[in-house]
Parts: sequence; structure tokens; C-alpha cells
Amino acid sequence: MTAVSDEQVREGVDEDTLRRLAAPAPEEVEQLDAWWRAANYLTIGQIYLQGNPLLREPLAPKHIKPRLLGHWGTSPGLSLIYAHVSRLIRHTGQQAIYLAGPGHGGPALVAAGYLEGTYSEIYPHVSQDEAGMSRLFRQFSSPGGIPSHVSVTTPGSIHEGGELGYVLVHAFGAVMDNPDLLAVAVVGDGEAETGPLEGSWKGVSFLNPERDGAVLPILHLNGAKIVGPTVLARKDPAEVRRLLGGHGYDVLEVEGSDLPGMHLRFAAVLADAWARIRAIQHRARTGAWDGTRPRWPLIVLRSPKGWTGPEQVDGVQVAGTWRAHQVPLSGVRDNPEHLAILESWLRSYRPEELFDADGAPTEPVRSLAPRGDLRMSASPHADGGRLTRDLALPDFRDYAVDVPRPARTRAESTRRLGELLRDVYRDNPDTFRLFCPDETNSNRLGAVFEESDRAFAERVTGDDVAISRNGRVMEVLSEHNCHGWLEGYTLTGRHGMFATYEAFAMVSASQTVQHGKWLQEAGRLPWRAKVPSLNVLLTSTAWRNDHNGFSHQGPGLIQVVLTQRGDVARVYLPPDANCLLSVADHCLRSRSYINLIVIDKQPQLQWLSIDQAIEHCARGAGIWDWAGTDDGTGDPDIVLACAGDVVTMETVAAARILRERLPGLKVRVVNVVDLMTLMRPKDHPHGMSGTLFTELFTDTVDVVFAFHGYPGAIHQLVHGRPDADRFRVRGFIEEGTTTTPFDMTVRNRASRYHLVMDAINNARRLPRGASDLMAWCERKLAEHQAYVVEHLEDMPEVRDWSLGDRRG
Ligand SMILES: Cc1ncc(C[n+]2csc(CCOP(=O)(O)OP(=O)(O)O)c2C)c(N)n1
Repeated sequence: MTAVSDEQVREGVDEDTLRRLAAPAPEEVEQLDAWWRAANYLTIGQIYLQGNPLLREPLAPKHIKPRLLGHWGTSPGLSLIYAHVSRLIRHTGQQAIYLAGPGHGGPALVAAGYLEGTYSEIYPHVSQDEAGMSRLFRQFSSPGGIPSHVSVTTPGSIHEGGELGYVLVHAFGAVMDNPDLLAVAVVGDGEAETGPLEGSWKGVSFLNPERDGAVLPILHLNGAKIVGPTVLARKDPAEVRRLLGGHGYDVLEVEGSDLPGMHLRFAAVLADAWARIRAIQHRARTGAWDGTRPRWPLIVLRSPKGWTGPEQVDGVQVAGTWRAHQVPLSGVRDNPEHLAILESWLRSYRPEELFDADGAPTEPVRSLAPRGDLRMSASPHADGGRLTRDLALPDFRDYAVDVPRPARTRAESTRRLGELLRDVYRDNPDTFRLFCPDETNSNRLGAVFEESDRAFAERVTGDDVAISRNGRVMEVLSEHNCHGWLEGYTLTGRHGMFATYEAFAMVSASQTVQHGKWLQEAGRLPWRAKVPSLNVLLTSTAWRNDHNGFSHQGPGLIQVVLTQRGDVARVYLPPDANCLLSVADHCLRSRSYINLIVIDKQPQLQWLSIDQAIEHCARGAGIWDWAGTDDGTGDPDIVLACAGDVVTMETVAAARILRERLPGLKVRVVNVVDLMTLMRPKDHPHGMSGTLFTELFTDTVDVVFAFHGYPGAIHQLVHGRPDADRFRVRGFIEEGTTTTPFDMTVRNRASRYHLVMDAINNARRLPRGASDLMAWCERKLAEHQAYVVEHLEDMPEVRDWSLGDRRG
């Protein structure tokens, strides 16, 4: 791999700028230090003070908040880096965003936004004066105020950093197709122990310097987590170097706590890192790149936890230890000694030099900040909705399967979606990406490779197919990376889809939850523009992972998304290709939702023409007259409902058996595409009205509901509907193994024969012949059992079942 030589480092970079950047003049060191002291002062003020923000009078217990919340330990490191990156921006005009992996250092980033003026622009009551500073302090970690982390309310943030581990995935997602952006990503050394973070160093193996921006990881080795030491801080530095070097980074190091030495050394290293990035990009963008993966710079910063804070408290060392993690002085209100330490700690930053008589930042502090949108707290990239353009979407009808009559044709539904996505790639060369853990072909979405290769920056061999450094299909065998990259990509205003095996979506389920929280909170902030939705396609589903076995059979993510709030969560279960196309088109146009789309990839019966599909999906649920024996006069004897492709087939097959073998029974078939329509309107914006619900399900007739996921979900959804107890739900009940497709439905008691028996057991009225039909179903199940064991495949009458040769 190519290392950047000293000569190359200077390519594409103005020599004078680089020299000035690397060696700040004394007055610049003053500025840096003033800004940093101001940020630290404001951080401590947020954690401790509810009054007397500028220490105009001696600190008294009444000035101290009753509950002391927040994290001091990481904050001085975060602020030091912020100060230096701000200076870099001012010298170079570099567009940058800042991601704090240890997002618990929230007060540091809030302080940064306040010093840059952005905070007061967004929240005018938090003005740059004494009263505003008082509000800034009081609101932090307080009821009615702001949370303690770098949350949605923090200007300039796309990363809360609450659940540790995702800082690099967000950073890499943000810079994809964003050539002018630098994402500075601070990685906590505790965070670096998480699985997702450990896997995310590999982002550089998928970055293209020609077309993508750059990530500058800064591994902050402050030595401690909440209580324990961190692995990387205690390793021999040479091992850390080899580890990160092995991932492809050029490791630059800064260590110490001496001042102004640390400012000088950090400035020099940051200038070096930036010059290396610019050199890599310059070579790639001027045709001088040999195509090998560049060695991107990475900074290891070793500075004490709780740097500049109290050295000792109650005779115990605090600064530089784990004890500095949260609130180093806990008894300030009641303990005069702690109060005195806090006061001298605050005064050690010399606030009178940092804030003027009104309480506004003084010139040396203000002068460090870049201007306008270049301020990291004001970057439009961190409020991606401001940059979002609609996707150019082809007409999804053009990809439709021809379905002249229901249940005659089989098709791989996701293949049609793949064709649509191929053309989305074609028409949106820098605003759409598909993210998938090495399953794009397996999930039948491979048509995208007609437009774009897989992205890959490492060595490519002659055996590789559709892989190149120019590719934009993101395949990495890490659900965490895929999910996180897509989050970073959408939060900076671009569109995408994460396609994954259904069972393994649980690997990244926590990210789905966290992103939902982010979107939900963002929706409450008028200044945050809506961003493209997080579209998750679950395919290779539980029911059709018969070939892979139990580990691959798990519809848990539906359950997870159902627990999220109605303002962000959407779950779609299109039963066939045309419904999938309609749903996908809708999701790709939507904003700020989590859209879960669940459909299998195997050849499956097709039910609706494209026009019928559009109408059905627009309603979200509807009666399939052609499948039942309900003539529309009065209530049926039983409702067979279904949501999900495989169970829809079982339901339609069950209705057909009933039509043929118990013709006197009035059966209504209802299919649900949009799961949220089952909720009451007061519980979800998609919830269908009581009138419509009654039209579909009646108020009294029993409903046999065949559901793709866990049965409890349907009970949860219909809670509060008339006589909700009448819903008998069949679904996935954790019965699985490597077996035949139909056997999966049998094992989970959701096969057509089970549904017929359920219908008979629950119908309002039973025509003659019902008990014979029950016995027939039992025989069929026994026959199935014997057949699969002997022939190792499903009975032909099940395997090849369709409405083809019968009356439809
Ligand atoms: C996934 C996850 N596990 C556990 C925690 C609880 N937690 C909060 S801060 C912290 C220590 C973080 O250490 P580090 O990343 O080194 O940050 P710093 O030392 O800079 O505060 C832990 C374990 C968390 N926030 N997220």
C-alpha cells in the first residue's frame, strides 16, 4: 500500500498555509488556549452551576445544581481537538464535521456551539450574555432542558454517542459521495473495545479518495473507562501502532499534558494529517493515483482523563484517572471544601479574560471560530435535511410483473426491486447507495451491478466479480457497518437502503432503535430539516430459510420496530413483487422514518396486477374478494387475515380448501401490507379508522390471522379494537430447523391445514362436512410428515400449488 512521502504530503496544499498551520504563532496559541479554557469553563458550568455563571460573586451552595450530572473526564480532550480543528478550518476553508464517539462529553460540544454563536442563533434565549449563559448552564441535564450527551439538540451533531461504538461508521457514511467533507471522528478508548467500533476501522477499505471525502479518526487514549483501564491505553504503543497500521492507517501520535507544548504538538500533527489527506485526494483527483488503497492518517492522542481538573479530591488522585469520568466533585453543596475546590477550578481558567462585562466571549476566544457554515456547529452536513434533494426515481410500474390473474405466476419479487434499484443508481450517481452484508446477489438484488460495482479499495483479483474502487454498492460483512454507514449517509442528506437477511437484522437492531430515537427527537426540533428515511429491507426471511436452519429463522426486528413510536416507525409486508415495488417507491420518497420492508427472495406466487397493488398498498390492507367466498352480503362466518408473503400463500390456499371442501362457509380473506394500519389512529398515524377496521374485520366475527412474525405482535396491534380477543394468531413460534419450506409452516402451526382447522374451530356457523374436513386436514398433515421424511421435499400438491388449473 502506498504511504505518502513527505514530498507528496505537500501536493495539493499551499506551502505557506501548511507551514503556518503546523507552527502556530504565539498569538494563535493564545487564541487556541483561550478558546479551550472557555470551553472547559462552560463545560464545568453546565455540570455544576445554576447561578452566578461568571463568578461575579463568591461561589455559594445556592449556585450549585441540586443534581450533578454530566461527564467531565472526556470533555477537555474533546474541546482541545475541537479548538484545533476550528483553527484548521479557518486557515484552509476545509468543510468539516465533528463526531464525538464519547458522546457523554455533551457539555463540551454544547460549549463549542455556544462559543461559535450557533447555539444562540438556534436557541435565541441562550444568548451570549450573562443571562444566556445562566440558561445554558441550567438547561443542561435538567428537566425541560437538554440531555447530557451530544444529542439531537446539539447543533453540528449527527452522532449522539450515547450507545458507544458507532462513531466511525457514522463518519464513513457521512463522507461517502461527499468529496469536500472531512469527518473528524474522536474514538474513545473505552468505545474502541466495542464490537462495532473494532469492526469499523475497516471503513478505509471502502473509501475512494476521488469521489468520497475523508475521515480523520482521533483515538483518544485518556486511559480509562467508567472505572477500569482501557485495553489500548495499556498496550505497548508499538502494538497499538501495528494494530491500526494493519488496518491501513498512518499513525500519528501526540502525547502529554504540558502547555503550551500540547497545543504546538497537536497543531503540528493535525496539520500533517490534513496535508496527508489533501495529498491523497489531490493525487486521486488529478489522475496521479495508482489505485492502491491509500494509507489514511489517524491520530492517537494520549492526554489525561479530566485534564485541567482537580488533581486530588479528599486526598485521592482524580485528574488522569478513572475518577475523573463523571463529576469529580460530588458533594459541592454540602461540602465547603469541595465548593472551594470547584471555585478555584473554575477560576483557574481566568473567566474574566474569556467573557466580557456582558458575558459574551471576548475577541481572543471569538477569533478562533470559523465563519458561517464553516463552523462545525453550523455545518449543513450535520443537518442533512438542508442538503437533501429528492431522488430521481424511475416509474416503478415499469418493473412490474404481469399478473393477469392471481396466483398463477411465480417470480422472485426482490429481483424486480433490484432492477428498480439499478436504475436508481443510474439516475442518482452521487445520492443513492445500497448497503448489504455481502448478500446483494443472494438477495436477488444483483441487477444493481449492471450500474455499479461493489466498492472496494483493497486488492482486487481476476476472480473478483463486480468489485472495484469505483463501485458504490456497499458490501461489507458487518451489519453494524452497513447500518451505521447508511445512517451517516442519510443524516448528511443522501438516500439509501440496507438489505439484509431477516434474522441477522437483529445484529444491528440496537442501531435501528437508536436511530429511531434520533429521528423522533429530531422531529421535535423545527430547525432540523427532515432527512431521507432509513430503509431496511429484510429478505431471506424466517419462513424461507428452510435450507439454512434455525439460526437463520428469526423475524425479531419487526417486533423491535413495532415498539418504536408512531412518528418514526413503519413496517410493510408486501405479499408480492408489485406490492414490493409500490412500497419501495413510497419508502424511497419518504423522510425521517424507519421503513422496515419484509419480503422473501425465493420464487413466490404473485397475487396482484400493478394497478391492484398500488391501490392495495395505498389502503394498507384490504379484502381479497377473489380469494374468499364472502359475497359481500352480511358478515362472513370467519375472516382469514394475513400479513407476510409466505403466510399469505397459506391463507389463500386455506381459503381455497374451504371453498372446495366446505362451500357453505362464508370466508373473507383480508391481506395487510402496512402493519401499522391495524393500530388505532390515536396510536399510529397509519392506523385505520374504526369504520374501516369493522369493514374489513367486522366487530364480532372471529379472525384467524396468519402473521409473518411473532404472534404477539398482532395482539399488540389490535389492542383496543372491538372484541380484540377474537383474533387467533398464527405466526413464527420459534420452531425451526433445516427442512422443507412447507414444513416450516407446519412446525409453526401456520400451514394451510392448520388455518383451515382454526377456521372451523372458530367460525360462527359450521356447515355440514366440517368434522370430515378437520379429519382430512389431520390426514394431510400426517401425509406431509411421512412424505418429507421419505422424499426430502414437499408434496407436489403443496410445492406446485397455485390457482392455475382451477377456477380463480
Ligand atoms: C455500548 C455502551 N456500553 C456501555 C456504555 C456505558 N458507558 C458510558 S461511558 C463509558 C466509558 C467510555 O469510555 P471511553 O470511550 O474511553 O470514553 P472517555 O474515557 O473518553 O469518557 C461506558 C462504559 C455505553 N454508553 N455504551
